[in-house]
Amino acid sequence: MRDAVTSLIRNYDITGRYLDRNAVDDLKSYFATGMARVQAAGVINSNAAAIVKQAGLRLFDELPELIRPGGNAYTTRRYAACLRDMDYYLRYASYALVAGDTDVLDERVLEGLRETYNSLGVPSGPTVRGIQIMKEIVREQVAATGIEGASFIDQPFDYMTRELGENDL
Ligand SMILES: CCC1=C(C)/C(=C/C2=NC(=C\c3[nH]c(/C=C4\NC(=O)[C@H](C)[C@H]4CC)c(C)c3CCC(=O)O)/C(CCC(=O)O)=C2C)NC1=O
Repeated sequence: MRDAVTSLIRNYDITGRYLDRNAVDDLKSYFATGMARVQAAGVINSNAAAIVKQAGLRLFDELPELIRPGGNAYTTRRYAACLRDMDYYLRYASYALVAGDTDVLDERVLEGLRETYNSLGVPSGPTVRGIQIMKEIVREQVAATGIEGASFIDQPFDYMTRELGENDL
């Protein structure tokens, strides 16, 4: 599992190079956002249950067919599994925010997910929507606490969205 620093060092070490100007700029911007990343993760941590709950309500409000007979989140068990998945996406997004790198998402979340979702008929479009709703809520909450320059928040959510979408689940 890599973070922004170990990823960068790995890339330079592969070709035996010293850190050049690009590397230094990347490192500077990572460290410059470091405190804000930690604070944003803190906002997520202390509101995680509410964020997942609210995102679930919005998702099922937008796409009520998911929780009707025949929908993939129909029945209490599958409804709970859906919210649990949302909780996974949120928790791993918070790790990726702190790491400044999406490697943890590849390794712990996205690996093998396509096969699982395929075999269970979990629809990718609504899953992607659920992740985007959580992104919107996190953005609102982080902005409300006055954390500056938190544009990095989108990154892990958009990455998971892109991977789920492109994989054509
Ligand atoms: C940490 C990494 C990780 C991920 C990501 C993960 C996902 C994951 N989601 C699953 C199921 C599921 N996932 C969903 C999710 C949804 N259905 C919908 O209609 C919505 C669009 C969506 C919620 C947003 C549902 C309903 C199931 C149960 C499907 C079934 O058993 O029929 C399963 C099958 C096993 C189980 O039910 O526990 C896995 C492995 N597990 C992991 O360990």
